[in-house]
Amino acid sequence: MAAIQIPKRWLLPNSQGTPEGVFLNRRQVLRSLGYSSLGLVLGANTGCDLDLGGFRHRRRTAGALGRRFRDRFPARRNLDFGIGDRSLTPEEVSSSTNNFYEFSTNKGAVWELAQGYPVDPWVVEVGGLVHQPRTLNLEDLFRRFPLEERLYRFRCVERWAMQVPWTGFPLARLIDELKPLASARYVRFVSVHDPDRMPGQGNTYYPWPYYEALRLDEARHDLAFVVLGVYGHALPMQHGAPWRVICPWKYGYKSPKSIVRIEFTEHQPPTFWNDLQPSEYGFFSNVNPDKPHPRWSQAREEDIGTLEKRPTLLYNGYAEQVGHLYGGQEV
Ligand SMILES: Nc1nc2c(c(=O)[nH]1)N[C@H]1C(S)=C(S)[C@@H](COP(=O)(O)O)O[C@H]1N2
Ligand SMILES: [Mo]
Repeated sequence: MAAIQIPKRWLLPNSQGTPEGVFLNRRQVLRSLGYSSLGLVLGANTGCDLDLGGFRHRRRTAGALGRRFRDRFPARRNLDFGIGDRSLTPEEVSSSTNNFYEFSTNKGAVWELAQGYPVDPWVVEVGGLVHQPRTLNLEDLFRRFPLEERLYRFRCVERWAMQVPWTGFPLARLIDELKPLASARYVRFVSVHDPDRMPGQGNTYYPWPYYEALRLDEARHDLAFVVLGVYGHALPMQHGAPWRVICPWKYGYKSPKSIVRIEFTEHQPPTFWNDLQPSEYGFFSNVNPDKPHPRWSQAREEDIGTLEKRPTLLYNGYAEQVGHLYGGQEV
């Protein structure tokens, strides 16, 4: 049934800019090609892909760990976490629209470049202000804690949004297990550094490896989630296999992928996007419709599945749960 397949990567130039720069450039390119400005992501990445039920889809969504840990999926859905009246984003959309600059700044190109990336074995170093520095392996991550599925809203600072079923366990569980010292006030995550296999890391404009951090009370909040899977199976590489963190009330860049180091610190650690553009990306980066990005409004967002445009929600709709963390400040 494949009729016309536009080679997606040819539509869009790689950009050296910020993620937002890419978003806006793509919009302009697509517009000039006759796409609606709303169709930017979907039109570029899935609208032309007519083999959704077939081989290409299975290859794109397969867990990066192969058959290992397949007994851990699917996990039971925790119904305390819902997405209101929004619809779940189709997997063919979220699995083909990714920000993972280690592979490419082109959202539609990431999944294919990430195919076959080796994630087994995987070692996570734990250090800084902990009782005992140690390492974690895949068994520790996949077998130590009960897994559950949660539907979360997700909002990128570039204004696109989605709703996805993540599988994992609360980050608080992992933090408790690692026993940070009483003096620890922040937790820092470092993503994998592998320029030989990650073409995007050849771009030395960026301070690789990717690094992010949360204040410890944020990280211990029940919504902060260690993610091992999506749509009922282990993570495909483009979503940050073998594990990542998801912090759904913050802009997407606060949810680091493919983590190899966890560190507890007393002082606020530097973060990747804040180091690159401090005037545009704060440390907290909570979703806030009333706080415009210096280059655009954040009042509205676009759903990459339905292409609906709608108002942005304070804390991405999680204000009741997380508002108290900030006491009306720091948003
Ligand atoms: N290591 C790493 N983590 C990352 C990124 C990245 O480029 N590298 N991009 C971030 C951004 S900007 C977003 S919006 C989300 C995208 O997650 P997804 O591709 O799984 O939807 O991952 C975040 N985590
Ligand atoms: Mo993002």
